Formats: sequence, C-alpha cells, structure tokens
Amino acid sequence: MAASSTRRSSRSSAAKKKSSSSKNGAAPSANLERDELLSAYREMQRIRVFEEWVIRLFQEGILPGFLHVAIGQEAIAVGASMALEDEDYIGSTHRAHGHVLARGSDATGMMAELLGKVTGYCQGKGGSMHVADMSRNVVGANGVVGAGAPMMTGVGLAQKFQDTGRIAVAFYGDGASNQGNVHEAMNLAQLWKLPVIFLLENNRYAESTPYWQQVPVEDLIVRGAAFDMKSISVDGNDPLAVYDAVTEAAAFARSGQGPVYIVAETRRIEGHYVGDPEVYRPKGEAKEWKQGDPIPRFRAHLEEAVGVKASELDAIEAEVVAEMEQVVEDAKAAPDPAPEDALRHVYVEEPYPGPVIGV
Ligand SMILES: Cc1ncc(C[n+]2csc(CCOP(=O)(O)OP(=O)(O)O)c2C)c(N)n1
Ligand SMILES: [Mg+2]
Repeated sequence: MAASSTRRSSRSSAAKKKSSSSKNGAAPSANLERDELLSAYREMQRIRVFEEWVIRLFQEGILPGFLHVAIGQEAIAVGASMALEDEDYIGSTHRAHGHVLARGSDATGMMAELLGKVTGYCQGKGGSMHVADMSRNVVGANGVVGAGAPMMTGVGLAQKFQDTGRIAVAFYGDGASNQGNVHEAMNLAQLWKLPVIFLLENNRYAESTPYWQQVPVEDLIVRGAAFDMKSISVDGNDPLAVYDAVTEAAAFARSGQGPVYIVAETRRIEGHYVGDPEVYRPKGEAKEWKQGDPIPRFRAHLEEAVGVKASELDAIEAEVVAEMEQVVEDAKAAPDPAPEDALRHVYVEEPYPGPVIGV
C-alpha cells in the first residue's frame, strides 16, 4: 500500500521487530532511535498546528461545520500509530484529525475535506466528522458516539476470517464507553478472539458532562474484567508510554490471543467543540490541565533525557509551521465541488471504485 507523501512517522518492519523484542524486559520504547523520537515530536506538532489552523479558520468564518479538536491528546494518536503496521486499520471518532494525520494521511487532503473542497478525502462531502482514507486503512471518523467499536470489531472479524495478520483499532472516548454497543462489541470480540484493540481515550468529559457525572466507576480499566479481556492502563499524555502499551497490545492481538482493552488517561484542554463557551467548566480547570500538555512535556524529555538540542526542536517546529501554512494555502485554493455533483456519492456507483476491507 503506497504511503502518502506527508507520512513521517512510518516505521520499517525491521525497526518494529527490534523494538518489540527488547531484551531484559526493557520497554519497547527504549529501543526507539533518535530520529524516530524526533519524528514522533514532529508528528505531535503537525497535529497541534493543523488543529490551531482549524480553530483560526473557523473563527474567521472560512471553515464551516461543527468541529472538535483534540488539543492535548496528540500523544495517544502518535504513540499508537507508531506501534501499528501500515496495513493495520483504525476507526476514529468525531475528534479525528490527530488519529488520521498520525496514520500518514495527507494534511492538505484533510484540510481540503474540512473546507468542503473537491480535492478533500471525501470530495468535500464528509467534513471533519466523516473523513476517511482507505489508502491508509483509516476506516473513518464517526459522528455517532461509540460506533467505531462495533465497526472495528467487524473489521477485526474480516481479518480473522481472511487470516491477514492485520489488526483493527477502535478509538473512543469515556462518554462512548457508556454506550451499549461498545459493550456488545467488546463481548463479541472477546468471544471470537478477534484482533481488535479498544483504545479508550479518557479525556474526562463527554460534551459538557464531566466524568464523575457519567461514569460510575473510579477507573474505567475495571470494565475489561467484565469480558475477561487483557487490559492495559496508560498515561495518555506520554507518547512513549502509549507506544509501549499499543506495541504490547498489538503483539497480543496479532498472535490470535484476542482483543485488548487500553485505557489512556488524558485531559480535554479545549472545549467540546470549537466555539464552545464552556460555561459548565470549573474556573481554572483548563489552565491546570494545560500543565500536563503532552507536547512541552515530550520536548522536555527529548532535551533532558535524550540530549536533543533546543535549536533542533525549534527547527522542527518552524518547519511544521511552514508546512501547515502551505497546507492551508493549497487547500483554500482547491476547487469547490460542482453543483451538479451535489446528489452523487449517496449510493455506490457501479462498478464499486473502492477497496474492500481485508481483500
Ligand atoms: C449516539 C450519539 N449520542 C450522542 C451524540 C452527541 N455527542 C457528540 S460528542 C458526545 C460526547 C462524547 O464523549 P466522549 O466519548 O468522551 O468523546 P470526547 O468528545 O470526549 O472526545 C456526544 C454525547 C452523538 N453524536 N451520538
Ligand atoms: Mg471524553
């Protein structure tokens, strides 16, 4: 499968094999090379700057629609993606930009989609909540909360039937974790030992409802026991911890032992949607949560533990800013869809043009 030109965090199979077979019980991330760590930092910055543009373009009235950013949650998207093979599948949520970019999807195609341009991933008809990129096995963002879990369970079933060796990852939130269909999906996935990772991003909010008002358990990890499912808790604001967790989960799922449940703890620094007045939020909470922002935290790690010079990280940041300026310029300049195509792409047009999952 061809990698997109913007893919930067793609890891060779050889590097992955080395990482997942670390000696002396060391975490797989201990084997990541310097350039892989810098790639992860760049990818987190790319997602952040992309979403800062999303906010700016919305505020300028240029970007239409209902938009959700995952600012502060970049470590999960990037750490998880680094641990997956290119051929694996992911299913995302309404907060999807980071997951999709981390898989190597083209940022200009993404921005064009958000702007409703014909060069967008869904020819401008999907927008932020429905972007999909089958060239990268991104089965799609999803506006239906919790719907990714049964979808990716189905994708996992296809992998098992066809013995592809690929796995399916369902990202979902703490709010989605209360949906019945998520529990049904986890139940079947475990019953049939499907190669699925249920990756719960606990950002402590579902729209305006804080965690304590919607979840009756202190720690969501206990729910894995209901399905006797291998369960891993992880600091979702640390990309290396996420990488380690997903590396372990992927090896387990790929080996045929069944699904894995991961709970990644993070924080929703911004509002639920772009423009959210956040009247429900305790004063000072967002500011406090920003202290745990994964990007400066990872930067400090790179400087202090890896010995990367500040100037090198500054240069990466400047390159990302320039890249995203170009992305926005190119996406804005792209043509709009033709009015006569407004009613097309509702039903499949024969012959079916897309790939069939698992074939
Ligand atoms: C089935 C369904 N119910 C309700 C909604 C409205 N809704 C959109 S986002 C959201 C909150 C989801 O919270 P969570 O799963 O924690 O994800 P987060 O927004 O925190 O990323 C809700 C209730 C929806 N889109 N779909
Ligand atoms: Mg949430």
